[in-house]
Amino acid sequence: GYNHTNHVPNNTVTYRLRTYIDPHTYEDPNQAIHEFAKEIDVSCITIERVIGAGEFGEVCSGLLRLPGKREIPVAIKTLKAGYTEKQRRDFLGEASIMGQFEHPNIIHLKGVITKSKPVMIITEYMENGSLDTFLKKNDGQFTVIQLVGMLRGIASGMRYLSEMGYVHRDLAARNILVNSNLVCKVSDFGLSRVLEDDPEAAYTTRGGKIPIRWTAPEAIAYRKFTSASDVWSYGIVMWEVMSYGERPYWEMSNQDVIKAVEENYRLPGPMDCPTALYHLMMDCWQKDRNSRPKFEEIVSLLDKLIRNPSSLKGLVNSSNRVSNLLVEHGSPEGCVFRSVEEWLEAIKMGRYTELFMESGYTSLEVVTQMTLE
Ligand code: ACK
Repeated sequence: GYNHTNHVPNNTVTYRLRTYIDPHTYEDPNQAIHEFAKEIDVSCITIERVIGAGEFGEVCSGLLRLPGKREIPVAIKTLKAGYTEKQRRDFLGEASIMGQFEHPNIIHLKGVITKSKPVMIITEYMENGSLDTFLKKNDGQFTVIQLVGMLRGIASGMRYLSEMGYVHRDLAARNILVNSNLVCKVSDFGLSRVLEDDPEAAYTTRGGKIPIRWTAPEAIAYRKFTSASDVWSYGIVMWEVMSYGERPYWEMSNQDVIKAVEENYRLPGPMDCPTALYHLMMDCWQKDRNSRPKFEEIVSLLDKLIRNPSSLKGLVNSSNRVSNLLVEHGSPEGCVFRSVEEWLEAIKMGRYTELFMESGYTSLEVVTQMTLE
């Protein structure tokens, strides 16, 4: 249908989100900060304790009491004394970015303190800290649905950022924060700043500083950072979550990771990872960035899986391990073996006989069927 008054098809009116504005486009960075962040009076803040260290200074927990509002727990990032003008600009740059976002899966900026020293950035408090540490501390403690719920939240936050036209460039479990309800929120915003601070980021031969293990090949090779390269990183975050904070590519060197990915090797499915999730990660790691799913599609797929939990029943470590053996040793089809046990013995995998039986691979026909699939 058309709206005859102005000839705009009225069924195609969409509510476009305001797009993100790079604070560096402001000539005066102080103008940017006051456009996007509220100035908080220092008397509203009570600092409780130091919870970590950032590049610019300590990170503390504390309380914020705004006039006429109840007291809420907050995180307080401080800029330590003796900073340069550039450091102040980069420090507050993060607040200018964060202040433009409003989403349940993006860390929420309460405001900044710039009129007294030390300069501070006040955000919501996330009781469980960063996701990588949190998962390592709670190894094996969550249901698959809980893990998928965390991943759904991260994907939803990333969908919002991509709609806003913001490319994160450093999406990794260490840059996700978790609250007491297990809600995950994307944090660590900045431009060059974020990568300069990230201890995982390494200099490439072309001088860029990049967290290699999390970064899409085109971004490593020629700095093509897009929402599609964020999707690649999201796939790595999925792998980190499903393996409870394991280090991607373990102790391989950055150079070996780049080479392996270039040669089309990919991370194997984590232990007990639902096959549906492993397929999604593998999709995020397609060489052709246009073939990767969009965050929108990732959110819908995860929603579907959550609504239909039986779709998460097939696990990587039964089916995938068998298929790996088949790739390495060839299918037992038409061979001389009379049982799965005999075949496994012949390829020196006899110790897996019990596992095969438990997983339903009781006959050679069933194993052969695997190959066909
Ligand atoms: O893993 P963590 O406890 O979670 O250690 C780091 C540390 O500060 C340095 O970044 C923690 N942190 C950062 N922002 C917040 C926040 N908004 N709420 C709670 N902890 C935070 C982070």
